[in-house]
Amino acid sequence: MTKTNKVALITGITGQDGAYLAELLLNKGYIVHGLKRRSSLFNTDRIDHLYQDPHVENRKFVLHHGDLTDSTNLIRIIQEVQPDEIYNLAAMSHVAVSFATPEYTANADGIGTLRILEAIRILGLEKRTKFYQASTSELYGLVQEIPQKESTPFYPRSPYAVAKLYGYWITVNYREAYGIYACNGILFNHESPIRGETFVTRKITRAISRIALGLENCLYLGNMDALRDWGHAKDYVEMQWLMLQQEVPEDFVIATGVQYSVRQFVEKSAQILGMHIEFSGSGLDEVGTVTKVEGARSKCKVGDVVVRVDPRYYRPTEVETLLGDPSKAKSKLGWSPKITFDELVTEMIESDYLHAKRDDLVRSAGYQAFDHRE
Ligand code: NDP
Ligand code: GDR
Repeated sequence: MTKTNKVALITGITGQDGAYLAELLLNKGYIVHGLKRRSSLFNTDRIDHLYQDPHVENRKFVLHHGDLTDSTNLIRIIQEVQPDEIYNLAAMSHVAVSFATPEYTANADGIGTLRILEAIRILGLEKRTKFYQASTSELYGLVQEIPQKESTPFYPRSPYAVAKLYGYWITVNYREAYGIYACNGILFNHESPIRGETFVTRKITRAISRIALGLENCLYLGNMDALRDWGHAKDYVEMQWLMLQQEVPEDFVIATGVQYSVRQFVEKSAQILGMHIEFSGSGLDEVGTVTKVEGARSKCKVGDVVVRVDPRYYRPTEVETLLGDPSKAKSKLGWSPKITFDELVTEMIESDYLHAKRDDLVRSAGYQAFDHRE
């Protein structure tokens, strides 16, 4: 007897989590369909290793053009795919950018979630298709309780978080109103070597690697006091899958339970490359100076100022501190994160250092690229 493969549809498959989740589900024998946006340049870097030629029969990995702002497109794709599981990971996911594009963010992140849930209902898939919503610790915003757990009240502090608040509650409502197996994963920050370059962790590991090799002089940051509970994306996508494998749909906080500041993230990143950075001054005048260099991986000298504050990275309303309590996930799902903070930062730095070395080699071998962004 042949066992039929489960079918999953992932929105946001070209993003960090989408790439890790697609890999995880393919390894579990799923047929994976992904929603990808049309773009004027290739945008599939993170999933190119999973690509299967469309001329091959019985593909296990299939991409569809689509957008969370387009209902008819979503209905058609869900009708065609008939998924057992939908993972809604697509979003305008940058908190700072959401202040610049609030209406679009509400449309994609808030109403986009509704569009998928309505598609499930319109197509009569309430009893067949399980739904995962990528909710976020940003819902806690101005925190009402430390650490934050499933019952902690929300207080969103950005257009992104407000849009995600709608996504959270519409998921709960469709579960209660129509009996859809729908869950919210309230995920705290999770990072990896394929994290988008403008989120603070990747911005730091990329810049510190380039500074170590003399490709850049200084890293400009905003609020260095911000505290985050940072985990590894690989650990977190496993939880996304686990949440859809239960008898009863429930919402879960996913976090490590450990918190660090942006400043500490910088210090750790530099240390891995043999650089000790000390911070002095405060507010806009705070700087990070190299106080010791060990080993041969950094070309920096003692006294070099390599970190400065730039207020352009401040947000109109900030989320100062986030710390999750993952007890429910631990006890009900048997989950705990495997990758530590030190391992996460090391993996990110090693990967970005390799990229920087390649750029350095290209530069020193004489090839002069013309970069319009400089
Ligand atoms: P990324 O920013 O890396 O990926 C977002 C994905 O969504 C990309 O594939 C992007 O496509 C796609 N996308 C954006 N807008 C649309 C749209 N209108 N229609 C269709 N697709 C769209 O995010 P992550 O992988 O880090 O996060 C995954 C989800 O989890 C997001 O919803 C995020 O808000 C949420 N989240 C993330 C956390 C984290 O720490 N990483 C923590 C908590 C929640 P393209 O590649 O074309 O830009
Ligand atoms: P966040 O992540 O807003 O928590 O949202 P981000 O890495 O952007 O910021 C974390 C903290 O660092 C401070 N910060 C800076 N941030 C950026 N991006 N750039 C800087 O130069 C900088 N300097 C300081 C920020 O102010 C903030 O306090 C991420 C996203 O993945 C969301 O989609 C997700 O929902 C949440 O995590 C949980």
